[in-house]
Amino acid sequence: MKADLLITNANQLVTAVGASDRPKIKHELADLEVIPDGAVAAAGEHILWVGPTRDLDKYLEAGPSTRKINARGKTVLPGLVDPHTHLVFAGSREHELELKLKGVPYLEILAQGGGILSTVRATQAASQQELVQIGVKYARQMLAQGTTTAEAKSGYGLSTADELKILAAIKEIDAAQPVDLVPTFLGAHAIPAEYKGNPAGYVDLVIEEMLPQAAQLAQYCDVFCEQGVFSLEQSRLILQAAQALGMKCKLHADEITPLGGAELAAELGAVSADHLLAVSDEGIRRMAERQVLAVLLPATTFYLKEPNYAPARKMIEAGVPVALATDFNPGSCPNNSLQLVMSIASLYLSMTSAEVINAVTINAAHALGRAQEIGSLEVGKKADIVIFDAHSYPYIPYRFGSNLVETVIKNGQPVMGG
Ligand code: IZC
Ligand code: ZN
Repeated sequence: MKADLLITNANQLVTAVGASDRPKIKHELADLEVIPDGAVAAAGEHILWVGPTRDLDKYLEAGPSTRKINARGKTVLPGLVDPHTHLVFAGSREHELELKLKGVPYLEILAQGGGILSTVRATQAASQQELVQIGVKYARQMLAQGTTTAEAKSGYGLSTADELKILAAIKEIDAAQPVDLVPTFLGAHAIPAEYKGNPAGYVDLVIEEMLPQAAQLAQYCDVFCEQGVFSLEQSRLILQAAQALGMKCKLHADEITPLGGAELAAELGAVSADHLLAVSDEGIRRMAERQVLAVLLPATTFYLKEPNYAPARKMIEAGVPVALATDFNPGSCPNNSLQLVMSIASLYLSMTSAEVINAVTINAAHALGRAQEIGSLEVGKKADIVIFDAHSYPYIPYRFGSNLVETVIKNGQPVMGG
């Protein structure tokens, strides 16, 4: 076998291999395959071989054109997968940081026409080309921090034309830089100003006008199910309409107010329910029963200064598959580093380093329906590989706030460092 790319001598090569047809649950989440003095080889876009460096010569040939990277003293991981981001928006909301310090709650800022709605005004005013430029910048920041695949939600358009503009921008951003983007339609992110007092009218617009067109561009449909935003019943109507169009579902569920979002996600067979700070015991039980992934976003909890994090340990023990994501957005989480999320998850969700790594690789790939192609270092999967300046994998969450990424390989090509 002839390799185009060889990474050798990694102090720890973490494969994150699990079952390919389902996410890791319970004790499996703490199982992390680590190959000491490991090597990985790629041919074209795919992984050709994974194993101990000493076995390399038995199986592989290196030609004059083979690119070789020595990872001595380093830790090699699958490219990180970020399954919940609001990547495409214009403007920023640093003024809300001051409001937060004065004690104004996140949902109160939104109710006063700020928050999401202020980003909606900026995003509506931006052209598709401007959104592409901004989105490419953020995607490259994510790449530099080890993310090779990310979800990207619409949701700052809130009119048919603006939502479609954002979904078209996501497609262009995907093509313009190395991070693979998985598009999600989140037209039901807030009630736009012109529908204030008539939320049912906006739900109709989402279902009748936006969804049929968004279904051509987005793989998932999501709803911000929250007090004062979309009710449980409205969320159900929208997601059922999306399913009828062949879309898969996600849900912003039980973040601030316990509305029963987890139960709804289970009822609909959603791929994931995200946030879950206020999830009920019954919600946990039903998510485990239907194997709905919990996508936890602890950097948001941290930034909102919410006192209670999602009950990750309880969910893991109950058999709910758990993944982690950044929730990158201009309001409740202006951070796009999964490395920081790993540290916060370890400290405040009490997840071990092994659990955290599975949650940002193989389980995150499941949360995007991509676990056949990405999320672990396995023969035949995409050669999406990150080399960290870390002698062991627990060193990564330990060095919170630091970017330890040295080299990023995307589809077999070094795209950062190397
Ligand atoms: O812009 O505040 N939670 N949506 C739901 C957000 C946060 C994004 C924002
Ligand atoms: Zn979100």
